[in-house]
Amino acid sequence: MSSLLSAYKKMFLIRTAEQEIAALYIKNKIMSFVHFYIGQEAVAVGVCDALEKNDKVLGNHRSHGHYLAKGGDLKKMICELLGKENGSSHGKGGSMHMIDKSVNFVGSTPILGSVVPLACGTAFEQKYNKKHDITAAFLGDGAFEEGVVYETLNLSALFKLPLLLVVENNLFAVNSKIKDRRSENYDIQKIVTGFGANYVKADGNDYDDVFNKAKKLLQEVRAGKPAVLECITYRHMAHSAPIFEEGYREEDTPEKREERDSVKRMRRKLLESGVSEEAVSSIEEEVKKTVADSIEFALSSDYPKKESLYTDLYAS
Ligand SMILES: Cc1ncc(C[n+]2csc(CCOP(=O)(O)OP(=O)(O)O)c2C)c(N)n1
Repeated sequence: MSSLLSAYKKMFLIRTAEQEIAALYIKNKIMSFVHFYIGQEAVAVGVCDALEKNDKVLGNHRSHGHYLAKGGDLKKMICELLGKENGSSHGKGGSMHMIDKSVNFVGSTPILGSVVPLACGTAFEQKYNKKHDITAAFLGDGAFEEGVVYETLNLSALFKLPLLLVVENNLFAVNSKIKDRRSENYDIQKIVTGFGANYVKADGNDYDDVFNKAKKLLQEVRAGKPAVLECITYRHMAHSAPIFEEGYREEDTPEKREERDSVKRMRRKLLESGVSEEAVSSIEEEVKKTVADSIEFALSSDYPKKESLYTDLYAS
């Protein structure tokens, strides 16, 4: 399978899985808050495709896409959302606390910005032990305003840590717009480069742009120059509910989202590059079946037993 087709398959998997998760959410099957990633797929897949297998990834409250893009198991993820024993955190973490060391997904944490110093810690370990690996952490534009991010940028540049911060700028933090949160002089590029890290902006709705820029940036990250990759994108759904509410969004209209939709854009690109409609459709059918099977597996899985209530709470 070509690398573009394989990237499309991952993006389509994330999209389809989330659509089905939305349906489960409406049926009250989900045990935790869910923040939908629909619209942002090109960021997770573009960045994770540019990473090596041993590189580490950390995420935030909106991390289904990051986990799946890093090679996470869909069955384990859906079980986790349903609070089942077979979940990636044995059903005790839910959507916002996924962790899966088998694919170097170190974890996701919902306290805004908290993922950044944690990622700094894993990057420090990688450098200290002279590994060739790097750490990538995903955070939103709102989280980027937390003080700990600036402390971490300073420390990472000082210690020359292999750390990539991927800022997914979907224009909103819940329903608060960037222009209501930052002074007109706020300049993310100046801030990041002022600390001594690299900064690159990408079109977060375009897989190729994200992948190519991440790939290039990672060469320097691997050599010890931390970086921020800011990806401009849209989240299609409301902050944490499976609805497409529009009340507060002016610069991010349904028409714009539709026109710049990363998954549809990638599909068009594939067809233009000569891949047949049959080949694309057959991949889509395969993905839909995988998602349906995973949901069936999760629904029929057991909840954790009472005896395991106090296990997995502390590191052993
Ligand atoms: C320290 C902290 N403050 C507030 C919240 C509540 N909260 C959860 S998500 C969110 C908005 C996050 O916006 P952004 O970082 O841009 O990510 P997005 O949701 O847009 O992906 C807020 C305020 C939180 N989780 N942590």
